[in-house]
Amino acid sequence: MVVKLERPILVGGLGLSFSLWILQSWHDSILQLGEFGLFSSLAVGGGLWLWQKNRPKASWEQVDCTPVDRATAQKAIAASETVINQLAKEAENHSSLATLREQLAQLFSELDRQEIKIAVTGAKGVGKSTLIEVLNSNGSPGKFNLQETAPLFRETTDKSDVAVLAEISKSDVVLFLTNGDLTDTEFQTLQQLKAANQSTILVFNKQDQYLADERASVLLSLQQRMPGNVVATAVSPVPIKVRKYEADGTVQEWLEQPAPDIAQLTQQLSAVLAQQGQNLVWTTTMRKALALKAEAKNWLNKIRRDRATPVIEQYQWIAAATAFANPVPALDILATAAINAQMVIDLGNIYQQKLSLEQAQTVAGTMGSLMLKLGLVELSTKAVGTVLKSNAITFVAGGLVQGVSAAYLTRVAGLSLVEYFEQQEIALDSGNALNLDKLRQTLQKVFQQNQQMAFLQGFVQQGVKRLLPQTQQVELIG
Ligand SMILES: Nc1nc2c(ncn2[C@@H]2O[C@H](COP(=O)(O)OP(=O)(O)OP(=O)(O)O)[C@@H](O)[C@H]2O)c(=O)[nH]1
Ligand SMILES: [Mg+2]
Repeated sequence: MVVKLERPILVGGLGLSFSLWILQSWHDSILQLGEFGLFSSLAVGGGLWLWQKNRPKASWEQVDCTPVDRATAQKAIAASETVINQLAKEAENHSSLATLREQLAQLFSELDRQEIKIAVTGAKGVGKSTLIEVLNSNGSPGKFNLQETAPLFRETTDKSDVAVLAEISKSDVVLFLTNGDLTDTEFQTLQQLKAANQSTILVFNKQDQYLADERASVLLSLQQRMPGNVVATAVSPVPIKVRKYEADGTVQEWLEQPAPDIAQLTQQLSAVLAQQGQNLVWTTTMRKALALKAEAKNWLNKIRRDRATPVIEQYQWIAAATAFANPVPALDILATAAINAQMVIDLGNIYQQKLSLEQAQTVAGTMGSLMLKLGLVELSTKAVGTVLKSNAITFVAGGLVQGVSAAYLTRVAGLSLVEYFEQQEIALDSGNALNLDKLRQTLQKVFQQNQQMAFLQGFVQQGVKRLLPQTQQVELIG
């Protein structure tokens, strides 16, 4: 690929002397900051990243999972098929294709699955196994299959909660067991299930261990967390002592095993199955289709990133050489010339986003002014200057800061574009309008990811290696 540079890339701005001055006063704190890097302190100083995280407090507004119809599930399957086909197009012999296609075929038959899959989960020893035993021997209300998961919330176990949740996501209904009021982690897990649109019944088991008023207050608390979806059970109540006074005055005592109390559970379960049975299966199918699509997309993005990386590197060093040769310290020119439009086109091609030169120029210009507005140009120049200095380069050649900064900014721009493109839907209609908000967020994120001192040190060394003749590098590399 021949790379034609339309315009020189100009970086500079505050100038070396200012960078050096700032370095003096910050030197100590930089040493302490270590991995957090210079940028964080600069950013905080400038108040840049001090946005408020205004997270709404957790609450269950709506507990029932939204029912999914057959058509919606089919659409999700088709979407995953599109991504798999695209993967096949871009990497004919990809090792994952066979299993992806196999899973896809299974999804089609999954739509007509008759047996409802129920996952029984909860912390260690809450009564999962016993509940399954009792339900199975009780004559089941419908055709279903009960599956116990590994216990949740254990630090030392061969199966992580994430793995258990992944397994649960393949079931249609979840029975979530607890023996009392919910812990924070239990509540969080319930919310995750809700977010995954999983139909869940909260089962308050071992209620026989409570006195009547205690039991009522636990139940009330649980119902507030999950209105309409809580049942109380005692699948294996402790034996109770029975005393009998005989006519002759003697007293007989023995232990009696009360029958399991699962009436509320079977009632709720049959109601759920009767009302939503097939919808539950379609919902599960959709969940699986989305997971399959994500897996295929992941592979696709990996392949594309492997292709994009050398492209970014190529433009990065072109930018470095250009800025090194023409060190114009003008921040305002950067707004229009920071990012090479041809790089935008090349990266767009890899991600199937066809862009005209004009569009690419707009994207490049937009990104340039975003980087300027976010203060990234200033921060980069300062940081590169600092790293150069802390590597004890006594002679900093003119244009070196500009050259390395230009390379660094090009890299951040390229990686941001890649990440932005990765998030785009794989659809038939490419050439989506640029989502500026998203692009801005991505830029900030990628910039922060690449601001670690360790990374910068390595990057600056690479840049110096490329820009300076051997003799001047002795001190830096040595
Ligand atoms: N009092 C009382 N004890 C119960 C009840 N349900 C289960 N248990 C007891 O709790 C203990 C654990 O029961 P399991 O069914 O093995 O619990 P589990 O959740 O499968 O346990 P793990 O698989 O080890 O996580 C056993 O001793 C049960 O007899 C109940 O309703 N009331
Ligand atoms: Mg068990």
